[in-house]
Amino acid sequence: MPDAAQLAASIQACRPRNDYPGCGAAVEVGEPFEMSVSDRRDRAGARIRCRRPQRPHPAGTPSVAIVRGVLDRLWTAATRHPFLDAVREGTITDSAFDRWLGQDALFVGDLLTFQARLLARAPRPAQAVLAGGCVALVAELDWFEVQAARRGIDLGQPALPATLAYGELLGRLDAAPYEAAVTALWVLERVYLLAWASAASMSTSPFGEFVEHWTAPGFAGYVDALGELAILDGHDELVGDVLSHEVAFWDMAVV
Ligand code: HMH
Repeated sequence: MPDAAQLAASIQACRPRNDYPGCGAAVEVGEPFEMSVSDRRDRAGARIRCRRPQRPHPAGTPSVAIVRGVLDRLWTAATRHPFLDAVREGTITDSAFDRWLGQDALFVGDLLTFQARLLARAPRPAQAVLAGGCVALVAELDWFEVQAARRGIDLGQPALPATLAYGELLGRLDAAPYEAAVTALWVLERVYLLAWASAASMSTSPFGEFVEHWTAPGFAGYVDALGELAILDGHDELVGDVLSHEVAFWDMAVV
């Protein structure tokens, strides 16, 4: 049996940065990431990037395999959801969609607060990407206001429990080391991009404008740039936390 240090070293060695399904590796069936969604292309047709393990994964170590299996399932759950299926099929009701949109506007407000703080403590090479993200979030808030006015949504709604809980996680991340916090940011943006890519439809959907907005090449490029800053190794628990909150956020939309 390898000891913990050997195990950690071997995981490190065969796990290049960001090799989870959500990173978008070309993952083949039969590999540990069998349930991944990463063999898809995003809406812009770009191959979802991620490096596959270059050496066999030490799947003989049950705890590692279990953790990775759980994360795999969470990546899938966070990016394939009945809410998104209903958006794709055009069967989501306006009231359900509008309720979700109002909550997402609140989340984006929290995200801007978190990201501005992250920018303030980011290392010099990460500043441009994170600052660009802050500007994009401000524009996103403007865009929410336009959509809300158009759809008659009151953006002053109180936050629902899933929104509050996600905001609290972002608040806790203010106290986390920079690397952990930027990794969480990448996960939440990556998963959002993949989720909306799953809602894309070949036919005209009443929600097509929203799908296009959240799968735009500019957004995909930003997510890739964040991926260069993220370090997945050692952050399994945090990644799982973020993914769980994403799932809960979609769940909130369909109840
Ligand atoms: C729930 N996750 C959720 N909402 C968003 N707008 C994003 C991620 C990306 O900004």
